[in-house]
Amino acid sequence: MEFELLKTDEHTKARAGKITTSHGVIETPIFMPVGTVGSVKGVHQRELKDDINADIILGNTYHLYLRPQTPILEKAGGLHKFINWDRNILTDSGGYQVYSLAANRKIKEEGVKFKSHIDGSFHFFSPENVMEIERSIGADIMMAFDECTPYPCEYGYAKRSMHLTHRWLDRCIAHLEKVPPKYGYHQSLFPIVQGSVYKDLRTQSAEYIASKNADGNAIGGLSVGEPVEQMYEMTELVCDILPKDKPRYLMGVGTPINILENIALGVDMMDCVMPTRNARNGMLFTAKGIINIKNKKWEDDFSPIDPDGHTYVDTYYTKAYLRHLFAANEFLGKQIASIHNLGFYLWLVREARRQIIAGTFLQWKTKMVANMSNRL
Ligand code: PRF
Repeated sequence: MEFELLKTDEHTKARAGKITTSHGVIETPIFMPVGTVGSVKGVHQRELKDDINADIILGNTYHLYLRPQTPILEKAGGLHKFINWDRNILTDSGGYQVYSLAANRKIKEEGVKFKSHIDGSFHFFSPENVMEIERSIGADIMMAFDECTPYPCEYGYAKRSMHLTHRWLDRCIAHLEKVPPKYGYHQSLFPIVQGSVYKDLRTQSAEYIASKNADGNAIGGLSVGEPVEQMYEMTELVCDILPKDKPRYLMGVGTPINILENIALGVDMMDCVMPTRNARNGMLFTAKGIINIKNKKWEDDFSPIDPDGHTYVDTYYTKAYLRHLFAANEFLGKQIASIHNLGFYLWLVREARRQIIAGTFLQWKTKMVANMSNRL
């Protein structure tokens, strides 16, 4: 993987860059749609590519390991082939899903024993077997196996957990040397900074992660319930320590405003279920603010869903029709809303990039942040 830093903003810490992998170019800052089980919920691969224009999507080791299971993915020739997606894929390691989804789990030095949320069967994740699973999935970017601490988290626990994450990282790195790629292309390992909301721990973790000289680095353990000001404070502190010549990935963030604020602090990559999950509940993000399409006020509004939108659904369908689809609980409503929201998120990061390169990012961001919190 190569990362080229094209421009650093003069008024904020925002960056415009370019990642090149075997599956193509990722222009940063980027938002990565979440495709947990090998499907971005409700959105065809063709729409993701031709309409939303996602350079990279996410898959989850936890889910894919439980279903369809690793041997099927290997037989298919990896996740790219299985789902017919020839652009980039990043896999999360399960270090978050095990804590948020598994029915019960027991964390030890060796790894985590957990109970499947699907059928209650017991499984074990260690840094070693997670690296093997991520090799079998064949993602371009593999996340290290970590522990994401909850919020609030007592200092002593956060410290012990951070050190465990660091030891697990070393085991991931050591084991990867023994397991070559399965499908003939390079896979990058991204280590993850933890440390909860404690500045000294975040500093220590960022320095440790930076010392590994990985292709890219991630920030975990944020957007787990802490006040946004605290998230921004941690992001800024960590970004100031992580190497400038490597991409920085903030995991699981966030609202459109969070996306712009974190870009301004030096983050290059983000992912979140919000655009698709909220779409399924009828929440549409636009440059002018948030629309709850289930609201009665849209009942006879025959204007386009989003006249300024960037996907075909935005001008093809009306608000009244989309509201009707939600009222009737039709699949199509959720699909249209998902395409709209992902299209908006991808437009937002592309426009941010354009503004960074033009030197007008701060002005533009200030205006966008003010507008996007409106309720339409
Ligand atoms: N670790 C991993 N995945 C994650 C997180 C983390 O801390 C987060 C935190 N917001 C989201 N996804 N492995």
